[in-house]
Amino acid sequence: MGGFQQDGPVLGNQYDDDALLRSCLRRLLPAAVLQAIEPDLARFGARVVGDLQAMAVQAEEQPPRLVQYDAWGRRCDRIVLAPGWQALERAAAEEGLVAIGYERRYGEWSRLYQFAKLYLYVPASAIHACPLAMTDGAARLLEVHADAALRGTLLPHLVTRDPAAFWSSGQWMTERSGGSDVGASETVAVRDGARFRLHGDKFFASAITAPVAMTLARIADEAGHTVAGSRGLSLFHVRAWNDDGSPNGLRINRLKDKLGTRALPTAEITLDGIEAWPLGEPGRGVANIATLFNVTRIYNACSAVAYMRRGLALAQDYAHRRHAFGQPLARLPLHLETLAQLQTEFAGCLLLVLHLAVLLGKAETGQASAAEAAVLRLLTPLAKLYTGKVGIAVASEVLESFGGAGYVEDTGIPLLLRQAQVLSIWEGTTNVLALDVLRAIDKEDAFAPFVADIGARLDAVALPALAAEVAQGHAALRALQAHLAHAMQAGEEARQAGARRFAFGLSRSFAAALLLEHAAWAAPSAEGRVLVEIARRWHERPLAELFAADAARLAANRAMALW
Ligand code: MFK
Repeated sequence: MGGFQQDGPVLGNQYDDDALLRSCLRRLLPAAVLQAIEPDLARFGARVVGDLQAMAVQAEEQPPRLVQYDAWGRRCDRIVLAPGWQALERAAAEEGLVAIGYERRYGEWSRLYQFAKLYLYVPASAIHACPLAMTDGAARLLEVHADAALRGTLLPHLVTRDPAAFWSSGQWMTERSGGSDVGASETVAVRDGARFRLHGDKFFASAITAPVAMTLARIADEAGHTVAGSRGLSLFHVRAWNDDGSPNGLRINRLKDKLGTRALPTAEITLDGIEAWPLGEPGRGVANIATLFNVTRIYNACSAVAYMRRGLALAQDYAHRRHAFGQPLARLPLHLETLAQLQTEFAGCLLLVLHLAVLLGKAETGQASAAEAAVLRLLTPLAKLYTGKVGIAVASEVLESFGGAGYVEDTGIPLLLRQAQVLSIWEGTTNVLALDVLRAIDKEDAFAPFVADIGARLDAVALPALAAEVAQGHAALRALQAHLAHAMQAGEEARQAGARRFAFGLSRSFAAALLLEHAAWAAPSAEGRVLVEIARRWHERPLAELFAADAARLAANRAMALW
């Protein structure tokens, strides 16, 4: 009689167990700051596998539900949220997950502290990190673009630690007519005294229960005419719900039935004269809301590495518990090789995200040089697009490392893949982000400082054991420079066709420099030996896989793509 019973994976403290995160924080943070924040991270590392995880599981088990009509046939558009989701909302405020970035108790290091904590939170959040991202983006938007009166009234609600006073903010950007192409939006704003009233439909309104939302609309003149294209769009903030819980000038048409992120209420809505207040200069809506989505894109990258780490932690624990062919998986050479490769992918991505958080913190506290500000602008879409793609691949490999069990829902493993899949779509697809990389290069002149930054990091790596990798990094930089120069000559269509590979090359090269820098710093220690090996493995694959972006390539694409 076979009575064998397999144990599932068990997670420990997610801060204590994360050797790479701890080692990065030791290098990046002043000792006094690390000493001050580490107890909070260590406490939180236990909480994310304790009560927060239980809240997330409950929220996933009970997805939000739209009640459109009450028992007497009246339209009510009420959204029923899981108790777990509501508990996460309260806990996120208490933990200061947005607040830390705005209290700025640790000056330029506040963002790094905040993103380290968010990174621990994401896998235990049932994607509640998405409303936090939009709230954080809205807070930054208010800091940069709002007048003092609005900043004074609204901002404190977004950045408070008091759950009773905390408001999350939505971001209603996408319409049926315009997803990536926001400039095709149709919503119209009609003046009504000091405020406006909005009429139109929004097609992906995530966190629809948020009290506030930032949105775009076209201001109509007295004759009802509007300006077409993205230059005709203005930014507004709205209050979506009345005090009695009824929608305030909008209808909820349905909640989306999504592949993942199912605990998050994402709605299709009709704006039916909702009151709206302008924010920033009229006609600058897209440029202004970019302040918001440049923050949410960093959350997206943070979420990608967070899911990678969670997947790895589960796979590592399971490798000790599961035996096959007479041994634990943790002794099977090919299994170890596979996990080592995942560690490599994860490490490069984590370093990108932590560096981004450092730059954001510097920029927001006036500590960033012009070159660092340019690198922040370019690294934001790069980290978002690169980690989004790697996150899906890592989640898929983690799932496979569990064999058939990884394909079965109640192990919780498939959820990692379903959640990861949104990260290459939400806040801009890979291609939209690759084109944003070109925009950053054109408009902010970000390429030269970016290349100089990588070059300087490579030059500072004095470890002979990494000399070949340093040389490889310099060669990749030359190839990327040559590619851009050639693509500029070849014309805009050709440059765009090559933008994705180019962006991947830039991302991989920047991550390579960060990995080498970190390995060289840690080299003498036992941890350093692992980091040197990780840096080397990163270089086993080409840093930049480029092709000649030219007219011949465009012609071949026309022949092949729709063949
Ligand atoms: C987590 C769970 C979620 C649940 C499921 C959700 C599934 C997905 C649902 C969604 O819909 S998520 C929302 C995704 N949408 C986006 O992220 C928008 C994607 N599209 C872009 O980002 C386009 O690039 C963009 C709309 C910005 C293109 O707009 P335009 O107007 O055609 O481009 P243009 O003219 O280059 O830019 C207008 C201005 O914005 C310019 O400034 P100026 O007027 O001063 O010249 C640009 O420089 C500025 N700008 C654009 N992108 C910027 C930026 N500025 C700073 N940073 C940026 N990234």
